[in-house]
Amino acid sequence: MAAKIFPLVLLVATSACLAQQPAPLITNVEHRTTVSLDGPWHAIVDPYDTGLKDYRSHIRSQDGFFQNAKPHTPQDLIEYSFDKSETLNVPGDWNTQRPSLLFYEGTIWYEKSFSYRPKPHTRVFLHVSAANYFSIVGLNGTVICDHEGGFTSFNCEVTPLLHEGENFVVIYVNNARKAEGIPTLSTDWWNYGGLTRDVQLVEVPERFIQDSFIHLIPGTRDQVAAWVKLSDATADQRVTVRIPELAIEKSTTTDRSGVADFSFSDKRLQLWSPEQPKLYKVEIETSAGGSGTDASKDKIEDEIGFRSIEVRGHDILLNGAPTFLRGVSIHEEAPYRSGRANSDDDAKTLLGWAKELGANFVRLAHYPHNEHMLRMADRMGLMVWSEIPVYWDIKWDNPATLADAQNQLTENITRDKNRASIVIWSVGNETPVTDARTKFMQILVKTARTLDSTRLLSAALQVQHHDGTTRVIDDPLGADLDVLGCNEYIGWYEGKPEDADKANWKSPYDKPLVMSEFGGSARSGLHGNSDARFTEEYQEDLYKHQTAMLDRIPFLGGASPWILMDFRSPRRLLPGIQDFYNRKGLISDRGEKKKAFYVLQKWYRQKETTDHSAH
Ligand code: GCB
Repeated sequence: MAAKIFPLVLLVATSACLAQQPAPLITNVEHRTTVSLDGPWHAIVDPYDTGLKDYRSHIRSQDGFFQNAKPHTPQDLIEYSFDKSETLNVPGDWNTQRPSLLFYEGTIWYEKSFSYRPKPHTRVFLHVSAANYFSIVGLNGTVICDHEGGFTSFNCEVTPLLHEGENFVVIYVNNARKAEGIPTLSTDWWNYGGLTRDVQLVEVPERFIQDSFIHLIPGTRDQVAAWVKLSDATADQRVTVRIPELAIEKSTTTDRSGVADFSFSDKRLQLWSPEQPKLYKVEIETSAGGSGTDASKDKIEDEIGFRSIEVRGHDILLNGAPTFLRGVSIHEEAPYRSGRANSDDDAKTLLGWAKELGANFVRLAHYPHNEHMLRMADRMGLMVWSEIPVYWDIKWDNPATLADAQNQLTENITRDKNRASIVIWSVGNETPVTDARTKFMQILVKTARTLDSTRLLSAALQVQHHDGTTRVIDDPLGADLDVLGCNEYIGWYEGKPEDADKANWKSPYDKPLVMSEFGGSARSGLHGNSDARFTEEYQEDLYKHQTAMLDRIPFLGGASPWILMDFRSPRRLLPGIQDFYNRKGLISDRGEKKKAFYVLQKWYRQKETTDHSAH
C-alpha cells in the first residue's frame, strides 16, 4: 500500500531505463473524487538543468529544486525561488504563454502549493494527464516517480507524503527532442512543452477499482464481456456490475490476481453508432473483502457505449453493417487561440466542425489526444482512429525506443479502451519500410492485440511501388493490419491535382483501405487561379480531383484528409503564407472555413446518402 519513494540520486541515475515507474494507471479518473491542481503554477526556466545537476553534472541529491528551499537567514545561499518566479497556467503548453518560450526546448520546473487535509482510509495519487516529454514528480521535497512520453497519463502515489495544511508539488518537465525518443527529432508539429493537460489528486479507498474493460464480445451484438481489476491482488472480493437502465446486475468474486470476469447477454442492448451515440450508465461496486472493512469497498460509474467493429473483405462493418468512414484528421491544436487543446470546449469546437463537415470518423493524429476529446467523440457520435507518435524515422534497432513505444501504446489503450468511439488503434505514421522497422511495428501490433482484441489495427502507410499509373499498397506490414492506412499527396508533393484523374490503386491484401491523408495547403483568404499554390482555389481543385479518384478505388473503406485545421509546425517557414503554420487545414487557425471544406462536405453528404440507401 505504501507509495514507492525513491532517492533522487538513484532516480535520475537510472531514469534512462524507466526504473522508477509511476504506479499502475487509475483509469476513469473523470468519475473519481479529485482535487484539481490546475491553475497558475510557479515556473522556473532552467536551460542548463541547474536545478537537477551541479556544476560537475552530478545529480543534486540534497539541494535540487525539488526541495523548494527558501532562505531563513540572510546568510543562506539559495539561488532560485519558486515564490518569486512568474507563473504558467496548467493545463497549458509553455510555448504560447510567453513570447520568449515559443521555441523553447529544455527544462521548466513547475511548483504549486496547496492546502490539504488527509482523510482516513484514503489513498491519494498525483495524476498528470500529460507532461511533454520527460518529467520527474516530487512532493514536499521527495521525488516520487518519473515518466517518459508526452501524450499519455500517469499517476504516482503520494499518500504517505501528504500532511495536514500546506503541501507543495514540484514537477520537472523537459521537452528536449531525442533521437531515440517517440517521437524522434523531426516532426511536422510543434514541440509544445509543459504540463499540457490537467493535474489532479485522485482520492481512492485503500483497496480500489484500478481498471475495468466492458465491451461487446467480437462477432456478437448482444453479448457483453467485462473484467474489473482491483488495486491489489485480493481473491474472493465481491464485485458487482450494474446497468441500471436495463436492470442488469451481475456479481462475481475476484481471482487470486484481483480480477473479476463477467459476461452476459441482453437482446435489449441499444448499440452505439454515429447516428445514435447511445451511452449507458454502468456502475461497478466492490463489497468489503477479506478484511471486511469499509476501506476495502469501492464504487465507480462510467458512461459506456456498446458497438461492434469488424472487417469483411473490403468492408468495414459497424454493428454488422458496411460503413464508409467519412473522416478528417485532427491535431491537438486549440481552435482560435493556437497552442495545445485541452478542454471540453476545445473538443466541442473541433469535433463540431468535423460533424458539420458530415464526418462520422476522425483521425486523432499523431499521438493520443486528451481524454476530453475521446469522451466528447463518444457523446457526439464520431468514430475515432487513435495513434501513437511512432512517426517517420524512429530508431528501429534500439530496444529502449521499442520499450518506450510499447509503453505509450499500453498507456493509450489502458486509458481509452472503454470509449466506444475508438474503432482503430494505429501503431504509427509513414514509417520507412525496412526489416527492422517492420519487426518493430509487428511487435506493436501484437502488443495492441494482446491488450485489446475488440478493435481494428492500422497504420498510416505509403505507396511503395508504381505499376504504370497504378499505385500499389504492398508494404509488408499490411499483412499484420486489419485496415490499410495510406497517406498520399498527389497534387501537392507529387505532380498536379489532375494527375489523380489517371491514378488507379491496388493492393495484394484483401483489406479495406482508409486514405489516411491527402491534401494541400491554402492560406485562408488568399485567392487566385486554381493552379496557383497556396490559394483556396488550388486546394479546392485538389479536393475535387481527389474525391473523384477516391470514388474509383474499389477497396476504399474511408478517408481522413489532412487536415481539419491549420496547425503550428517548425518546418513551415514561408513568410506571409505559412509563418510557422502547416496550412493544409480545411479551416484556418482562426476558424475561417476555406473553399475545400465545402467540396469535402458535399462529397460526404453524397457518401452518407449512399451508405444509408445501402442498409
Ligand atoms: C504527412 C504527415 C503529416 C504532415 C503532412 C504534411 O505525410 O503524416 O504529419 O503534416 O504529411 O503536411 O506534409
